[in-house]
Amino acid sequence: MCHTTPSTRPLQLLSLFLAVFFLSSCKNDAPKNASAPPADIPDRKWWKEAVVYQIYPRSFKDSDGDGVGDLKGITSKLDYVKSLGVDIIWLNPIYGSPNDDNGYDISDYQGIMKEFGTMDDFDALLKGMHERGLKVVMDLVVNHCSDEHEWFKQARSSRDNPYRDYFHWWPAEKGKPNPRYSFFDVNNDAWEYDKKTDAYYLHYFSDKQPDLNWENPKVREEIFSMMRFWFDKGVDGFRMDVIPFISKDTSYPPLPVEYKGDMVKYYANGPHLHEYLQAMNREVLSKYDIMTVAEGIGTTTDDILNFVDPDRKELNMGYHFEGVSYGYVPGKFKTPEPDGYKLVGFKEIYSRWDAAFAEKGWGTIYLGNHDQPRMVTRWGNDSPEWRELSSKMLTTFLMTMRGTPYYYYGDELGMNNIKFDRIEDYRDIETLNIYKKIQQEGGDLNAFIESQKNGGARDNGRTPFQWDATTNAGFTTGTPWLKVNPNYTTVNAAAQESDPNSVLNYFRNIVKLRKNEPVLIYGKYTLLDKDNPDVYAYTRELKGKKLLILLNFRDKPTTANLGMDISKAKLLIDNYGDGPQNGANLRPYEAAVLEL
Ligand code: ISL
Repeated sequence: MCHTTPSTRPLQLLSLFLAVFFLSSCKNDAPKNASAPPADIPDRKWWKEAVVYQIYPRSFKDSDGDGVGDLKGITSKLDYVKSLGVDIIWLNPIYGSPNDDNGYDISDYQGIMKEFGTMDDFDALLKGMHERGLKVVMDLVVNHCSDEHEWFKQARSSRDNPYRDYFHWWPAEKGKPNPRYSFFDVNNDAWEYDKKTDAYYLHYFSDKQPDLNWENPKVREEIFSMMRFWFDKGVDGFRMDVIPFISKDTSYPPLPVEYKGDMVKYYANGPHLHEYLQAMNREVLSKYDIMTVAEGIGTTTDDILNFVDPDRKELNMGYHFEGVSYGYVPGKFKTPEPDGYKLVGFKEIYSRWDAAFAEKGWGTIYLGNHDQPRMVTRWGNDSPEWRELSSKMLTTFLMTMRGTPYYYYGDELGMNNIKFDRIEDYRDIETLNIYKKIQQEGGDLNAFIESQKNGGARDNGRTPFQWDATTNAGFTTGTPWLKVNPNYTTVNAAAQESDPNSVLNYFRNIVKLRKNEPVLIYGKYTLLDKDNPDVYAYTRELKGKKLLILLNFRDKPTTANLGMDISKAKLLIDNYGDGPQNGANLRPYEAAVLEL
């Protein structure tokens, strides 16, 4: 095997030159200045070639000592973000909100949450990003708003208020409406009785998140105009929260007999969904050089192209839930299988999703976000022995698959689940409600707390960013809104900055590799050694260039059965530093990218 390191790689300058040429020749599909992409790679787009970095603003950096991250905090760290080599920042909601669900309950779509700062702070942040060549994608939360939004205050004030039809109501004289499921209601009841007008309103999430009535054209126009407001300011795209839920059968028929509580399957993709998305595209999205990504709750490989087939003119990308929902104990809230997940099934999911976009459309790839546990805890191994190697291995997976990678803040340090022992430490409405429900039903509360240590309690992924070894990891001078993971004294950005072998610097190197190698972006994906229970191996191929990716998902040595000789392959990057020894024999959590 021919080993090269990033600093001595002989072809580095050439590939850098090619990459600059490649990137500068890449044009987007903006209506203005549009030009045909180079003939040899069809349908190139900037958002396909980008790496997205997700910032949870509440937990990134606090500038004023109130314990809550804010916009000025993010602005102060833009050089760090830029140094990662990423292109796009996705910000979780920063709009006016009473924070029942950390900003996913919006009371002012064109204002900024007080704890996060002001519109001037936002403008400065946007300027700072654009000056550095970073784009910003905002969260668009329009299935529901806050019950403290003026629209809802008006709507609930009387049955004949002009805003009444902005929401879904069921008059009590018609009896109780047919059941609908709510994620964040202790009894999972999506109908809340409102005394003043003697009617029920619908909320798929908490009772402080009433669902907006998209069937009302005025609602659609309000939302489209709000989107124009942000695009005119210069934002570069939207991540669309639970967008498959926006259209509903407003007759609210009984659920079919086959319904077994699988709410997402029955509630997503309502009757007018695609009509609304096409209108949104026609009236707003197509007028700007921006990107869109659906939070594709309920989407499958059979219907995802309905959202992202460019010919349909709806959205650009979607992210699916099959991957992150895999390997949980059925019926137990986000509790990982005791023996761990099966890699063969994991590979099948990601391979099937890759195939969904083989002809058209474009996918995404992610292993963590603000609704998920930390990537290394869930998919790798967060014990001190393996945390770094398995973090790097998972990062290698994310950066070598086809589809735009969405990388979650802190994963570049190998941050892991905080594993709270007490319910009092949790802040998330979801966990607190599930706990209450188990309590009401006389269930086993300790078992629940235990299950969430390695499991999916969302606060595991929301703890403050670990900047350095000073108090509160340098996140705040005050009391953090959510506890900082105590391992910050060793796991932090400052400590990793100067270590060439750190998880952080590995991330930077592999981002560089992805951006220098068009094959990692556009190349055909082929799964190898499909039934190997320990190794994920695949090739990426583009115009005569072929890369091999080898990932050992286990804490023991193992071998990939590739059916090919890789002794002459050139090592591009690996997490041990010296590449696989003796062919395809891999050390624990070894990850390598080789050129064949
Ligand atoms: O987080 C979940 C399970 O633990 C998901 O079911 C989540 O509710 C679903 O993915 C929708 O998520 C989005 O909308 C929610 C918000 O709480 C999430 O943070 C957001 O990503 C309601 O707006």
